[in-house]
Amino acid sequence: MRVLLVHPPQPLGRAQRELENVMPPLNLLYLAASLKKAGHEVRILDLYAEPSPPVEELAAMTAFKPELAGFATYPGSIDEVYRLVKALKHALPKTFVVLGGLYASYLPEIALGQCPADAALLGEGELALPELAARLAAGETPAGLPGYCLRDGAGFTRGASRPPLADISALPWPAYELINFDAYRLPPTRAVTGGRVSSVLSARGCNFSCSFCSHHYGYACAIRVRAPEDVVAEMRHVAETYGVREFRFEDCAFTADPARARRICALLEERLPGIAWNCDARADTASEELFAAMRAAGCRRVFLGVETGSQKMLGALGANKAIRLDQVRAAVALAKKHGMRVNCSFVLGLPGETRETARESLDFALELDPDYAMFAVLMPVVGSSIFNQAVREGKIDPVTYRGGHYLASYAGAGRVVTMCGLPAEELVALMREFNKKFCARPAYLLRRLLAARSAGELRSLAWGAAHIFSR
Ligand code: B12
Repeated sequence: MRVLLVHPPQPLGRAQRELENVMPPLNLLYLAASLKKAGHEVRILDLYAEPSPPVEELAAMTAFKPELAGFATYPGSIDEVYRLVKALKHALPKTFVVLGGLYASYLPEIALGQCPADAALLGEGELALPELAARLAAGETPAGLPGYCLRDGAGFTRGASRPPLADISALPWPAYELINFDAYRLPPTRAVTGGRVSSVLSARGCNFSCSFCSHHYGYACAIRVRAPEDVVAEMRHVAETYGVREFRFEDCAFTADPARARRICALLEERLPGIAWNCDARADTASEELFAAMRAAGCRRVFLGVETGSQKMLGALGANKAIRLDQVRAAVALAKKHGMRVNCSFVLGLPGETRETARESLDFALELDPDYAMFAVLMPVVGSSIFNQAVREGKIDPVTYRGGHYLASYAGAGRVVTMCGLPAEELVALMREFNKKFCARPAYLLRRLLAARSAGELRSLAWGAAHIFSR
């Protein structure tokens, strides 16, 4: 059957978009590969990478006359999904519409209550979506399919839950042939080669349970890994077939198992020399051997979720975050030593935050002096334990809440949900002050300017500066 998979547009301003990664949608590419393997004809419409006016969006969705249409859902762009589903159902009422991804997985009844979609899938879709397509192709109802929440008269029925995929190495590679690689980019401040980019996933899930994150939650997901050989073979295929020069590992923490990360690095050095990549790393996994291996294999930037400069606050983030500030210091120093740029992100407003702990974060960022530090105000994300706490405390109405995107707090205190004793206005003021203080140091500014690799990077720096300094 004809299946259309849609990635929604992101409601971002120009400066915000300049700062975002625009990478191939691995979720839809994995789903497409499984659907194609089952014999279906699949198209991907990535409106995040290639936004277009509403009339053209509709034309692009209907031209293929999809019998099944799937929409990825994200907390900050759920209104765009509702709008697109309404338009598609109006134009093609017989098309079966299914929602998927984290928002629909956590809040399926709410998502189905706000738009005329027929079903929401809870969790991973590589097995579930071909099962749905097979039922529909056979003219059967999807009733009783595990993993789905289905519209059922005036209400909704949730089927039995479906466990996370046990063996992700058995999945076909993402259907990269369905996208236009020229539509994707890393912001010039992050890109190294200026060439084509792609995302890659060497593992799924996360073994840690940080209170502000949602990834471990509904998926009950312990980390599941792919064979290093298979990961590198896929990257080589993408590099050779599509001319990709630079990758981003989208794993929650690429370095979670240092021995495995080193094996991937060894294979990359041997089989894909000259490639550039970046990844998220956990500070407590950093070591001389690992960071040396990463740099030798082409890693040019690591992202560390430092979150806070207060050891007390760090300890309260979740049973497993368990990172110490001295480990963060060591990780930043090691990244610098091995010539990898390092990004540190901080959250302001976690439960227990005070003016003093917030200042500790600024002081810590200044002490670490990474290539880039970003302070954002906590935006409880759907599916996290902090989000659930905010709902219980009556601070969030899950039907109307649209928070999630860290940049949303830049628009003002209106969208901030306070989970600590500090008022929203003060958190926003602290965020702006800290970002300015970090960036406005003359030595830092000079370093960033001298390190700029391209005119595009200079332009991107100007956008970032406008974003931080203009308010
Ligand atoms: C890439 C990415 C993005 C990209 C996505 C677009 C792109 N292509 O570049 C962008 C930059 C837009 C993004 C933005 C944000 N992200 Co993000 N992102 C990721 C990341 C790193 C990888 C996603 C991915 O490809 N996973 C691999 C695929 C295979 O897994 P999956 O996405 O879960 O997809 C499976 C199922 O969910 C399901 N499925 C997914 N889509 C669909 C669609 C249909 C139709 C069906 C049936 C099934 C289905 O099937 C898929 C295959 O099994 C994840 C972390 C991670 N490692 O997963 C965070 C992650 C999803 N993001 C997260 C967050 C917090 C955000 C932001 C809120 C960040 C912020 N604070 O601003 C924003 C939200 C944007 C918004 N509009 O609201 C959180 C969770 C968010 C949540 N609860 O929804 C995660 C888990 C990171 C984290 N640990 O905190 N993100």
